[in-house]
Amino acid sequence: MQFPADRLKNRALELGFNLVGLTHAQPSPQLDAYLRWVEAGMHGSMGYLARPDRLQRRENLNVILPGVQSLVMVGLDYSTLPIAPDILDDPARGRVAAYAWGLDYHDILTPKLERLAEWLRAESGQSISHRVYVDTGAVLERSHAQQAGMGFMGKNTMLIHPRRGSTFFIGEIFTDLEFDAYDQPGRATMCGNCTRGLNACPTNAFPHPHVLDARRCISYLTIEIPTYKS
Ligand code: B12
Repeated sequence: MQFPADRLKNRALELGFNLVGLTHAQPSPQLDAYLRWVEAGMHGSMGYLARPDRLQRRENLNVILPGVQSLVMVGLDYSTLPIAPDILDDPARGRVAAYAWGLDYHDILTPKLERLAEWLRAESGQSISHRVYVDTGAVLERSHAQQAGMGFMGKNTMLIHPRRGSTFFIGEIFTDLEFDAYDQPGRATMCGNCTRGLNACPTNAFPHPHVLDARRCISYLTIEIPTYKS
């Protein structure tokens, strides 16, 4: 049975997701770029990104879910109101990245995705297999979301939706269910000659467009380095 893609998408929007796309369960076409990045050591101390058993999962999605046919990719917005200049310029205040202003996004997206998967199981009338991931899986989420038509790859490595921008989280359902329609991939990139996303980085963390050296990234330095965690 091929499940109607439109019905799935309507349900995802009802559950509060802002973006939803469907793609065939195939390895990322950018896997080579990922392997080069790890080879160059740009993952720093995030050893889980280089584990051979985890690389195998990125290369063959069947290792994650045997018989997987489809990836249901979703996006949830986290855009915030602009901060007034007097607050931004106040030297007595620190800055917290917009993605961390609200509740932990893993706790928001994961149950919503499980609800969507349960709904799919009930509506399809089949004993489908599925796995839900938000961030923590060995899954190249931005690339699969781009394949599912949710945006293009920015030079700053963010997945950017042409109208909504990049401030959305990504999550996905791996399933052995097939759908009656899949999305066309987004354009690989739409940055053209623009380098604003690169120039804005205060620590020069982009050695090349589309490549972030995590070891220079403020996000990495504040959340991933153990000495900062104590
Ligand atoms: C490790 C990680 C980090 C690391 C490293 C980030 C990085 N750029 O690699 C650190 C801690 C620095 C980090 C920071 C942030 N992260 Co993070 N992170 C991840 C994680 C777990 C893995 C990313 C990964 O595999 N990186 C390796 C690189 C090589 O892969 P990539 O980023 O997908 O890059 C692709 C492109 O560069 C492309 N590419 C390479 N060359 C070329 C050339 C061309 C021409 C083109 C078109 C493409 C292209 O191929 C790569 C492989 O797909 C994902 C979740 C997941 N499971 O995917 C979240 C994730 C990417 N992070 C996310 C977020 C929100 C952030 C932050 C904004 C949080 C913040 N502090 O504000 C910052 C953004 C920094 C940035 N510019 O990336 C979101 C991104 C959502 C989106 N719309 O893109 C994700 C998807 C989590 C989620 N589920 O929502 N993150």
